[in-house]
Amino acid sequence: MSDPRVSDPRALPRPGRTVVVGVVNVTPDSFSDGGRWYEPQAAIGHGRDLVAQGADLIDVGGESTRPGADRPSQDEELRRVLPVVESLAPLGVGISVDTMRPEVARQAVACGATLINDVSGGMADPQMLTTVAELGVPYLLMHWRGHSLDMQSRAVYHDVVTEVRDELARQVEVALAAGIAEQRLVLDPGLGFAKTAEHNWALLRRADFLDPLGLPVLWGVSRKAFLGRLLANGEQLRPAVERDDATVAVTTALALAGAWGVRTHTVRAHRDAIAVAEQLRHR
Ligand code: PMM
Repeated sequence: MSDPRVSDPRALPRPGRTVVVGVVNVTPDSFSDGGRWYEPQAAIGHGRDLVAQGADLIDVGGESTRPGADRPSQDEELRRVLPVVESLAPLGVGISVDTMRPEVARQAVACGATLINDVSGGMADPQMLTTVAELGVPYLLMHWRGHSLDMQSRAVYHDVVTEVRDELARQVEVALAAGIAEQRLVLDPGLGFAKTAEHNWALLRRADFLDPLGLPVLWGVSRKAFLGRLLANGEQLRPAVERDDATVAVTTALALAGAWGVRTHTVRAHRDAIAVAEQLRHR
């Protein structure tokens, strides 16, 4: 299969297996790796390392979305994100920017970003969807019910699978009406965003639940608290950086279920797991 990035750097990667999106958090306070890649040079070096490990896309974020997090100003977010995007863009992989702000999206695309990852699915700022439509880049639309400060109070569902699917379907309609092309949309169930551990597991047990919407699906499982709880030692959650093996186990299951992509903090082990899953799926 020819690599679509060669002909159109802004096309969604379709390598014929589950895509691996490597995370570079340029934040002082992300739950998973808070502060480790906060300095631009550290973030750029880490991004290069993830590319060398086989990442299909690098997701650069300047705002922590951990439960209870405060938002940085727009200027601060731009200061964190733009130099990293600019340095990583020439490496030949797509660069996604994890932002809820249309101005950050606009400037990041001008610096070489090829995809916008909006954890609010266009709900945090109504200008985001029209901005992305204008920019003509792919858009990762995540299920979201509110900002991190109080999102866990919104983790109330009768049937999480049906409600997440219906809420995403509605937001897809809004995105299409704003002018985003259907072939540029990717969906994300938003594990941990206004969801308890039980909600996350219920969604993962039905990994094909978004198939009726007919769009590619990416899952952000990596190092999340529900894995820390699963692997807890008594009351003590397993620390975030010690949740990678469990994350790989979930990636294997998602690749077997045909997920379009996974968003992860480590790359190589996920590429290996996906290679195994492909053999099991197709041979
Ligand atoms: N999770 C986080 C941040 N951004 N984006 C998408 N599309 N999906 C996610 O699940 C997601 C995200 C939180 O994790 P991090 O702070 O470790 O990056």
